[in-house]
Amino acid sequence: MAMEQSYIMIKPDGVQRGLVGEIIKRFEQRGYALKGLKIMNVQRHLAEKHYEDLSSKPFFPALVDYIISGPVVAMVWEGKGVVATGRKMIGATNPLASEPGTIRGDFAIEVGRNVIHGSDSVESAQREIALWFPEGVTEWTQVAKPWIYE
Ligand code: 3AN
Repeated sequence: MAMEQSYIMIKPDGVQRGLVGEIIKRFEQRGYALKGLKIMNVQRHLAEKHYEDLSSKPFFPALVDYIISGPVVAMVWEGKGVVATGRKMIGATNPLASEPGTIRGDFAIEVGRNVIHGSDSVESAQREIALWFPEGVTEWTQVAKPWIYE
């Protein structure tokens, strides 16, 4: 059976602040496998599509402007429970409500500059991975798996 995947994106503030390595480190150390990785400037229509569920929100225009304001790092991480556990590692949407030890709880203050995105369900992850990685992701086997999984 295919392992669960999540779409994780370091937003422009995370890239500009030099948090890429720190964030990748946390997912790697947890035991998850990196299957897709690229740095890219985001076209407005892609940002709008990604956040289409929020298009009626008052903060939608500012959110889209923020996501296209500089390069993002788009990633696909794979492993057991990666969607829900990734969200826990990321912390609450509002960084002031994020627990210390989470990425937002350690590195962010404002909801409009909250460093990172993580898919909120397996279905969203599938939609987002197809949207951000239309070329597909890299197939490879993590040889450390027997040391991470029973
Ligand atoms: P999350 O990123 O934790 O899944 P969502 O999907 O509710 O949260 O919101 C997507 C993004 O929209 C957030 N990461 C944040 O950048 C922005 N956002 C959410 N709520 C607000 C808000 N009340 N004011 C400004 N921006 C917001």
